[in-house]
Amino acid sequence: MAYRDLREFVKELEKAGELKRVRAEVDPVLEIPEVTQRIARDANRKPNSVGPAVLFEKPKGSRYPLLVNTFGSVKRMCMAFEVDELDEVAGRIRGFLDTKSPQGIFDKIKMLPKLAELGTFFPKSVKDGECKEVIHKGSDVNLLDFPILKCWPLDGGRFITFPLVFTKNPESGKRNVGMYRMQVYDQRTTGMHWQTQKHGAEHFRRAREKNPEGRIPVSVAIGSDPATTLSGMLPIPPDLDEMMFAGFLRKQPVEMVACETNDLEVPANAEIVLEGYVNLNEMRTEGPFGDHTGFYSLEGDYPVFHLECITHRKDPIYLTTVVGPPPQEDFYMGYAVERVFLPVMKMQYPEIFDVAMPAEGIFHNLMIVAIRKSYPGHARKIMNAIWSLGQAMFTKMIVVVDHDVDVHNYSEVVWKALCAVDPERDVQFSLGPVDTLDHAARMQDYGSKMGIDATRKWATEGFTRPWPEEILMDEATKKRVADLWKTLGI
Ligand SMILES: Cc1cc2nc3c(=O)[nH]c(=O)nc-3n(C[C@H](O)[C@H](O)[C@H](O)COP(=O)(O)O)c2cc1C
Ligand SMILES: [Mn+2]
Repeated sequence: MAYRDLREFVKELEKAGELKRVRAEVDPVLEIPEVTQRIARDANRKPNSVGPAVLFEKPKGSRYPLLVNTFGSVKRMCMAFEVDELDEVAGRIRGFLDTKSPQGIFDKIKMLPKLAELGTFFPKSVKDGECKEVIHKGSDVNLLDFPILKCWPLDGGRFITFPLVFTKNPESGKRNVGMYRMQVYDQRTTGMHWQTQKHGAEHFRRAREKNPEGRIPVSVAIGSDPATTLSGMLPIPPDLDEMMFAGFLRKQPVEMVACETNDLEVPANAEIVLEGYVNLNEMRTEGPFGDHTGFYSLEGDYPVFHLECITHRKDPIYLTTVVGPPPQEDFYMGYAVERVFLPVMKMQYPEIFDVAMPAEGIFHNLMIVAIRKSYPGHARKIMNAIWSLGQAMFTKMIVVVDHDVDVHNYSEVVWKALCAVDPERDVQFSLGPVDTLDHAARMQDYGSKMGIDATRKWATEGFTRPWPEEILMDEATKKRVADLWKTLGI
């Protein structure tokens, strides 16, 4: 059974010993982030140790509790998706993809139950929801009622870090949900940090083309059941409804309820909902913000979100996250994305054997890809494929290795990749869109990427020297020594 809402997940976390309650008063300005940082990052840096989720029951200056580091371990990500291994989610996705183009009549019949199953995941409109237990409109609207974090000393202010931002494509009417941070300017105004390549930003641009003086409705949900919450960060194609995907992940439709003041819908089980609009002709300085790169992202001009209405439960839990030097909570969310979307990558590029994105690479800086190499130039083909695959386009460095390299064993990758490379010959540069957070790029959003072909080189690629065998002891000797071992006195 899917989690009903965030608080049911909190209960499960507590039962599993994955949640700590802090009853002492702690300030959401810097203090809670510092506590979280010590739990999420410092604990995670020790072998076999990960920090718990934490419910701060008395954030200073607010009546509402704050939940953080909710998804900050592989175990909690598995709990969020209700699986023992993330590969199970991958397996379900693979199941659907495999039946995408049925050949014969029998395949079509076999596929029917799956399609029917998919149909049952469509979001369902409901009349009312717990997110509307309390409704504030007009002068009653005050964001500062909530324990919104200021995470790092040089941050431009307080930031809502875990919002689900709902917009509609002004042309197709299709919904998008993205997780875009929101800087609090005052009690009813925030920034809207959708980066230029993201779907929310595209909706904004399309609406502005039609009417530069207009506005678009925007609603924001904070704190829903885990699958719904996490769907906001998933790199899925434009116009594919994140709420449908969430329904697929939780195997139960997401119940959506109409907003009070605009024509959007939000998850009925949300803890807090912010309703409002973004003016198409208004930009304001956003940032700096201590980001998941471990550096401050610089100030930039972003649209402004105006609140008209806040609805929430009687006793809302404010869900948030702290980003900073890796690894933090977002690493585990990204790791889950890596595992869950591997079958999608493999479906398009079956030669991909495995991929890894080390925490220190902060997702966009480094991807290690193992392939079954089949033809000359294959490694470079895969680099180009990744640079044109959804948000993987941001990948600054791609290292392609043969499939006998374990991409999750970084010391093996460094060792074998360095041995396999003639730098001048094996490095491929490319220009294109880069992550907005890349502060080293020559321009914001545009710069270069590098691929390293660290596969064995073939004669058909112009490599005429012999390639050496990797040193491995033969099995018979290993077995003899294993039997001898006790007698050796070592
Ligand atoms: C905690 C967290 C914070 C994020 N903040 C932002 C942000 O401020 N701006 C942004 O463009 N993407 C941000 N992202 C990444 C987006 O949520 C992600 O790219 C998502 O796929 C965007 O949705 P879209 O593809 O529908 O635009 C954040 C992700 C996480 C996990
Ligand atoms: Mn989207």
